[in-house]
Amino acid sequence: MSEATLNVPGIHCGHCQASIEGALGELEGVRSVRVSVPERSVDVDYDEAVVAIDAIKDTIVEQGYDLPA
Ligand SMILES: [Cu+2]
Repeated sequence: MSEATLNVPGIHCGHCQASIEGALGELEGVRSVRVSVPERSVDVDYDEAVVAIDAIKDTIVEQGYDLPA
C-alpha cells in the first residue's frame, strides 16, 4: 500500500470534492480517497501493484483540474 497527498489548487467547493472522490473511487487499486476543500489537497491510499500514481494524477486531470509540476 502507498499513500500520496496531491495538491490540487483548483479545488474550491463540495462539487470538486465529489467529482474527484467519485472518479478516483472508481479506479481499480484505489483504497480510499479524502479530498480537503480548505487545503485543496487529495489524500489517496492505493495499491501501487495495481494502479500507478500517474494514473491517479491523470484521473484528476480528466476531471478538469491542473496539477502543479
Ligand atoms: Cu468546486
